[in-house]
Amino acid sequence: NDPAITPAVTAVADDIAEMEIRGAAAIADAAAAAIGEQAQASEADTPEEFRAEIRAAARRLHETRPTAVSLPNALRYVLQGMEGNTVAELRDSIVATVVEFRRELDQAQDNLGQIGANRLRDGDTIMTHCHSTDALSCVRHALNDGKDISAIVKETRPRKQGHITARQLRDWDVPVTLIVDNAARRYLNDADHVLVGADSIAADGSVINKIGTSGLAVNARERGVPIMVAAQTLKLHPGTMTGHTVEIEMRDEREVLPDAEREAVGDVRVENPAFDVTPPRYVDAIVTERGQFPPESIVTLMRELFGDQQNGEPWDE
Ligand code: RUB
Repeated sequence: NDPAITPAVTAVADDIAEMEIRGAAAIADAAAAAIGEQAQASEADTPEEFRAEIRAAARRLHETRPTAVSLPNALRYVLQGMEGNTVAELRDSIVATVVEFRRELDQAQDNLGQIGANRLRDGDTIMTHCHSTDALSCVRHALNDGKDISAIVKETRPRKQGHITARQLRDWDVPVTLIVDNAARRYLNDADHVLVGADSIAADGSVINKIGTSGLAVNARERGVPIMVAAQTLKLHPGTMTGHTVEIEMRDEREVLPDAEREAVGDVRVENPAFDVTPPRYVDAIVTERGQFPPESIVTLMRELFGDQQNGEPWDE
C-alpha cells in the first residue's frame, strides 16, 4: 500500500508545478505548511506508518520543480524536526517545526531587507527582474527608512512576473517604469542598482535565478551598474559544496508559443529554460540575513551552516 497523501499536499504540489505558488521563498513556505497539514490530517495508526506518510508527502512536493533549493531545504528542515515514539508525539513535533520554520523564513526576509536597504541611497533607481520577495524586502526597508526609490521593472517573459513586482511597488507608492526585457540595456543608463533575488546560490558564488538574469548582469557590469542579489540563506545550495550542479528547469513550450500562435509559426522547436546561471564575477554582493557577502566568499558561510555533507535525504525510503 502506498502511504496516504492528503488532498491538501497534492493541491499544493500541483499549485507549485503550475506556478500558482511561485518564487523560491513562497514555494518553501507552502511546502512546509503542506507537511504540517499532512501531519495534522494523518490517520496513521503506527509511528512507522506516520513517518512513511510524511516522507511520501515530502517526495511529492519535492518532485514539482527542480531549481529552487529552498524547497528541499525547507523539507529537510521540517523532516529533521520530526521526533517522538508515538503518532501524537511525531505529529506535534512536525507541527511545531513547521511553525518555527515559517517564522524563521519571515524573520530572515525581514533581516536581509534591512541589510540590503543600507545599500540603497535616497533617490536611487533600481532595475528589477522577475518577482522576488527577498529583493522587495530591501526596497520596503529603504522606504521605511524614508528613502525615495524609483524602479525600472523588466516584464520578464514568458510568464511576466514583472507585473507582480510592478503592482507591489505601486502599492508602496514607488514610481515604476515597466519595460520589455529587450529594453534593459538602454534603461541601465538610468539605474543605480540591479536588484534581483535567487532560486539557488552555488558554493562558487554563482547565482541561479530567472532566465535573463545573467544577460542583465553582464550588461549592468558593462555599464558600471552594481548588481545586488537578495537571497536568504535558505537559497544556499548545499549539494554544490560537493560539486553537484543545479538543475535548470525546462518548462512547457506553450508558455513561449501558445497553441493559438503555433500554426502561424510552423514546425519549429521551442526551448523554454526557466532559469540561468550568473557567474560570480558579475555579482557585486549577495545580501543574506547573516550579512552581505562578495559571491566568492559565500562558501565560508555555507561551510558554517551546512558543515559536512550528510548522505541521503530524510524523505528517501
Ligand atoms: C522566481 C524567481 C525569483 C526567485 C526569488 O521564478 O526567479 O527571483 O525565486 O524569489 P519563478 P523570492 O517565478 O519561476 O518561480 O525572493 O521571493 O524567494
